[in-house]
Amino acid sequence: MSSSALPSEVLTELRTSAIEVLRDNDLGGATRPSPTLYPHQWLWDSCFIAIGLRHIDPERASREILSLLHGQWPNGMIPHVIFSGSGSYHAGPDRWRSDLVDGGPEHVQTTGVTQPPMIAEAVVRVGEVFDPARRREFYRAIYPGLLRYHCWLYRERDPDDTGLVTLVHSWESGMDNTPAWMELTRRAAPIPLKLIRRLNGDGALDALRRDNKEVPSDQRLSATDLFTLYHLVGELRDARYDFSRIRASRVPLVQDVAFNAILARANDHLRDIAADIGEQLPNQLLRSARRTRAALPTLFADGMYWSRDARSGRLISRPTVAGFLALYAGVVPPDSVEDLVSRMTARRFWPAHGIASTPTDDPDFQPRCYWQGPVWVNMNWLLADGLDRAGRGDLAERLRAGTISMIAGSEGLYEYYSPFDGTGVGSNHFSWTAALLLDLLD
Ligand code: 2M8
Repeated sequence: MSSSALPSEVLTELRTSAIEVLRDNDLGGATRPSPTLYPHQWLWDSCFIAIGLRHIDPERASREILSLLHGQWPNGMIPHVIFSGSGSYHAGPDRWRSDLVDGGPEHVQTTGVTQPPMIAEAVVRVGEVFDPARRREFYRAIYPGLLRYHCWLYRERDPDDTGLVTLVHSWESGMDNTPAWMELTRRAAPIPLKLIRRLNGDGALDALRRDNKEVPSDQRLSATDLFTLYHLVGELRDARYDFSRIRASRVPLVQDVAFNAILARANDHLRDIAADIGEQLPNQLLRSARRTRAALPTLFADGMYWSRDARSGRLISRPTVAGFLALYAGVVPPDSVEDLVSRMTARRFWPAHGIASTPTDDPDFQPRCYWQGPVWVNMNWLLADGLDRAGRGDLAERLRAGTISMIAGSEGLYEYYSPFDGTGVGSNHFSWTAALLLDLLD
């Protein structure tokens, strides 16, 4: 349990509300991220959710992860959303039409892209609370699908063996409107969209969006950015979500630093899972995993880790929280840890309540707008985990305690929080905030 200075009644109340949120968002075998904005199942959300659920119902936590395999494509991809709920979602099945893709998923509708590969981490965390026999049974159930997913990531998204997988849409990064991605994405904006913008402005486009019915537009990405992301989904759909065709289109291609950092850690976990059940990872995957570790340092320049524009080969030098996930991957050389940590703890990134998604002096910074500034609980959780392993357990503990008080101060379990005053913003009753809070409190 994190050493939060809050009175025990407050901690008990927090725990109770977190459990209630997870219960209310339970769709059966999977959990929606929030009751209104996100009514289906998301990949990395389910992983964070399972990490929390293991403290109250380990069996349910294991089902949360296994249910991700229901959406797995025959080629091995685990999609970023499995459309399993009944509510309306602004980028629902009609935008993706996975049912029309040869080699699409068989019994469900899904999106055609993936999300950060947090599954192996969640599997290991859930495995920790089972006894050895049950743990191995769970590992055996998840292993074949998880292995196929990791193989797909390298086969499909790193055909040139660089060690870094390439993402084709900012929704794959999970940090939808982060400046690093939007810089490239806006450049790929289609001419008609630019025209609409000139004629009508963002306000008119705003009236056409559906994601701002519960959350005010100024806490979401701009309408122009949103419609650009929709347009890019159309291009991916036309390319049948096939990387060799996508490469020939105009969509941005990014070797995303956070995604690859999470993959590096996930490969280690997958190897441990395999060893526990007497399996061995295929040599090719072991080789790719080594390449990822060797390639992550190539994303380092001027004291930071950056994503790379895979088309131009240039690093995208827009500082965001993503770069600090090199700590989570465990690839920062010991003699560089302090320098990276001092950048992360500087006021521009850590003004009060945890690590801002975009630093406060960035031209795109907005304290209440989505991935353009707010603090996210999953980022604080990942960074605290990385800090522990980098020998900065003191700072990890401060980050965890700060996260708990930030949530406690805002009377709600929000999607994200202002880095200045900790005001909760975005969707309320947000599942991964609830789940990771349970984990921090345990
Ligand atoms: C947000 O993204 C979705 C698209 O995937 C959206 O805005 O509709 C992101 O914060 C993403 O990281 C998250 O997984 C998802 C559901 O919580 O919402």
